Amino acid sequence: MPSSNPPAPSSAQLEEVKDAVRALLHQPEYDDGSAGPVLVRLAWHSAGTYDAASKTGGSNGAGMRYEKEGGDPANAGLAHARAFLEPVKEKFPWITYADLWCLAAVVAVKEMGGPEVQWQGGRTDFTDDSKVPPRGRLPDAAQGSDHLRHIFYRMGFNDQEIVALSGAHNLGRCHGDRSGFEGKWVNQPTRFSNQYYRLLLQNDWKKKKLANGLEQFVYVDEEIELEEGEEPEELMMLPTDMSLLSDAAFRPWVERYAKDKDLFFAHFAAVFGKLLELGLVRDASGNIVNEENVEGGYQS
Ligand code: CCH
Repeated sequence: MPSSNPPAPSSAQLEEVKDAVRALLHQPEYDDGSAGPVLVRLAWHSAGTYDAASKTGGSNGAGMRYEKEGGDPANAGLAHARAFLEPVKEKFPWITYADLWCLAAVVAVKEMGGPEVQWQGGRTDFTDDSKVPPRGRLPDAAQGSDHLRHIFYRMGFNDQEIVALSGAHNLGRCHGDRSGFEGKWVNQPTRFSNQYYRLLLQNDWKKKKLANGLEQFVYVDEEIELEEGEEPEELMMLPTDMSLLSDAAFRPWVERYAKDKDLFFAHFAAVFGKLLELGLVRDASGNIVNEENVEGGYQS
């Protein structure tokens, strides 16, 4: 290990960072009142560039700080997530951005009622953009199940893991000015649950063409009690979400997760933890040992 690597933080130091993240989740002026969903997306997009064949990409490096990755249209809107975390980085400069982005998502999932995801630190931040992965590695929501397999098999995931990861769409919403899609998947988008799978199966989703030419699927919940003058709110699914229903290997997992919240929570915790570790090679004591895309780790 190069001697310039920092010592591993104590668990008390990590707890302080987690408390600081918890304290910023409540954002009454932002979206549905929580920074949680966009923080989960930040961690996912930081890790979801991993390519198992070349061992490049992944959550190490925090490449989104550079235009090459941060300016990728697939990452539109994630500057909000990075800005939410900036005061935490300023207060605890010893934590790397790469660790902070992943840890914040783990804290957010838990605080929104989701499972405890295993997290280990030691990621480093790139000091220039030379190891930042090329654009085009994240999924395109306008496509179908072949595309999902192409993207997620590249990272080393299987069909069950693809369906479990997709359950993160219980959280948050699509923004017309970010992805071009519009709306939320579930009624309570700041509460982690298996509602996404239940809605996928239960509802009669209708294709809707947006003014920008993109197609998504929508449903209006007639059962919801509305205040006077309130418009019923549409729920939405992306074409990739719908492909989980039409694909013979994906669908049984949608059905199982719709019925069994505990199973979904256990599988989501495992697969989200795996996502955040992609590309990191650790020794027996958990220190990150060098790989092509990893510059170091903690002192051993
Ligand atoms: Fe996702 N996601 N996601 N997603 N996503 C979007 C928003 C969120 C796809 C497309 C989109 C995962 C997988 C996929 C979240 C977590 C995960 C949006 C709207 C699109 C489009 C962005 C916007 O407009 O702001 C596609 C395609 C896939 C393919 O599988 C996975 C995996 C995860 C995490 C495990 C979260 C959370 C959001 C909400 C973000 C927010 O700002 O509210």
